[in-house]
Amino acid sequence: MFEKVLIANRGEIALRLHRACREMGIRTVAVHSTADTDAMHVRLADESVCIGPPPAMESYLNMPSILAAAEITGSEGIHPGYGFLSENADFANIVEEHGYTFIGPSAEHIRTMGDKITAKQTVRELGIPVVPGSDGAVNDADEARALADDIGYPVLIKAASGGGGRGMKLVRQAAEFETALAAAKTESKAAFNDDAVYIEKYLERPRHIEVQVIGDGTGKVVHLGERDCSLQRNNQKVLEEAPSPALNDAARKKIGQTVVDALSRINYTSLGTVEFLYEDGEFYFIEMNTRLQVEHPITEAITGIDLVREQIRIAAGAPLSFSQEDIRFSGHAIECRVNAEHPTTFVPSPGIVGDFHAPGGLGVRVDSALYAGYRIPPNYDSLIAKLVVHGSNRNDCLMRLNRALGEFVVGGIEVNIPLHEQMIQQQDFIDGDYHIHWLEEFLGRHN
Ligand code: MV4
Repeated sequence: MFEKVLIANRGEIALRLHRACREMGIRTVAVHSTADTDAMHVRLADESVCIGPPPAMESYLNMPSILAAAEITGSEGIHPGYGFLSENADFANIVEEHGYTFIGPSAEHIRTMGDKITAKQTVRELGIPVVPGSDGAVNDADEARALADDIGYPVLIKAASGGGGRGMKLVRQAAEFETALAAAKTESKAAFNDDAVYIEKYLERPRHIEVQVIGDGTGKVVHLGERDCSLQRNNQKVLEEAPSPALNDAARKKIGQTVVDALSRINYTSLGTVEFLYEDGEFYFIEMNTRLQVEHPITEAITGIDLVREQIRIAAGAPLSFSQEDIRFSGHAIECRVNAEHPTTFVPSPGIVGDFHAPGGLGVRVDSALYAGYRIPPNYDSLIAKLVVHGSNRNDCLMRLNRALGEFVVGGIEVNIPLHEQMIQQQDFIDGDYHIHWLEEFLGRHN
């Protein structure tokens, strides 16, 4: 096992990683920008190294600084968390070339899944269902148009280097196709220095359901069920739940087994999430995330498995400590992302935190790096806390969530807790009857 791990991240996830290390007897090294000198992740770690000025480009994304921090502290493993360098294949490569262990998937798997066209072709060949569309990149405009006619409108043009909703163009009718294709290519070239685009049938009102997997590098891959992440705004998830209200045990087992069979054939190692759109009872692959995800705690809640501990064990060369038959799904869990932003305008609200009181009690977990008097810097993501509530069933979970949101106090700044309180009282939400556009439509009706 590692004696010392460098945590190449900040905020709540840096704490989450530190806690897993501490429980495993691993010493931790925090890295931080000059904006984060007083941050909780720096205070808790065994050692810390300043890696640069506030802009992430010069600190949390600065590979030479992070490698230097690993060298001077004698770290053995580097955990990237989520965001920042977590899905940078070059970083994973460089870390390994310098003799450290990258706590995550192989650089090759990160690279494969980072290119959305290669990812789709790869998983399709492995038997995972994909959205109907072009077989790879489209080049010739006439060919592409004939294909779009074939698929049937509306179609979506997506950038190979996009992902997470960046670089997409919706085309509702044939007359708009050629202009949209040219624009998509130009914009993709400008944004990603890559003009490769592909075409898909546009699904109107799907859910976003993702399957959590973990592999140990011996070809053994296990799935840990799904999360429903349909409630989002501007491609930012707001509330996630596990299991999905839309799936029954048979559907869960079937998609889980399909994903496990596919990823075991490529010997997928570490944590991964396979994202699907789900409409009319069918799954359609869209992307694979090769990292620990923000919403991993809801999977931990319903499985009882510490995903970060398992990820670290696997990176250190240990086999998975459980098999598929050992996984028992228990109850229901919901995560609310608490952001430092105005609840109706969504304008970011960094600043000094006044009172801070996190809810507690049975089935309530709060992952946050906040404390009273802390100054939230304006340079980073607005996520300041994750409220994760577990109940014996969905109704129990909803009652507990309502109670926990009512206890949560964050003074001095604007937070989106009122939005969560309002959202979970809507009948559609109570019924589990929502899709990826539900929240934006709801906000349109209520503002
Ligand atoms: C789609 C789609 C409808 N049809 N693909 C947006 C983010 C990127 N990961 C894929 N996205 C979508 N792909 C087809 N063929 C609708 C979306 C989409 C979306 C997907 C998941 C979660 C939120 C979303 C919000 C808007 C659009």
